[in-house]
Amino acid sequence: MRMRAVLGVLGGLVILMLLVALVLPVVTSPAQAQTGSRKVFQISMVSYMFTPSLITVNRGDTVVLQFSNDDPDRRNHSIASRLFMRIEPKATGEFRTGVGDERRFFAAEPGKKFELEFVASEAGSFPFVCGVFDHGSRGQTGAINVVAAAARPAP
Ligand SMILES: [Cu+2]
Repeated sequence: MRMRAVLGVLGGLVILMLLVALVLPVVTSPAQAQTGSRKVFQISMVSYMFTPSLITVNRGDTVVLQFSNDDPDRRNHSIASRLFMRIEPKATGEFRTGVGDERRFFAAEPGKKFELEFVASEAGSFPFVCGVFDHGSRGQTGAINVVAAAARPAP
């Protein structure tokens, strides 16, 4: 009688451990995907540069780019990137958008501001350029570097 009770408890424990082993990977995967933090950058646009022009984030981060057209020469400027064809950012503020030369662009008139928000889901270096006239060839370029998180040491 007593042996039976012990076996029953052991059996219950084994079933519980199996359940934990089966369920845990499912539970932890989405949690890892949500470890990215929110990174906010203020980017000024003038003739002919972005400041800053290099943005570095970790894969999985939510990236917020706050653009302001601060050009004293009162030219329009934009950010245009192929990245935004695959990852369409949420855009707010005063901007004009469209696609040109296989890049999605967001353009602001002098004195205007807009904000782009997206999740950096792909690792790599993603160039962007001002898509207005020849601003890119005049040096108005930049890049978003998305760094894959370092591998965790083995337990
Ligand atoms: Cu420009």
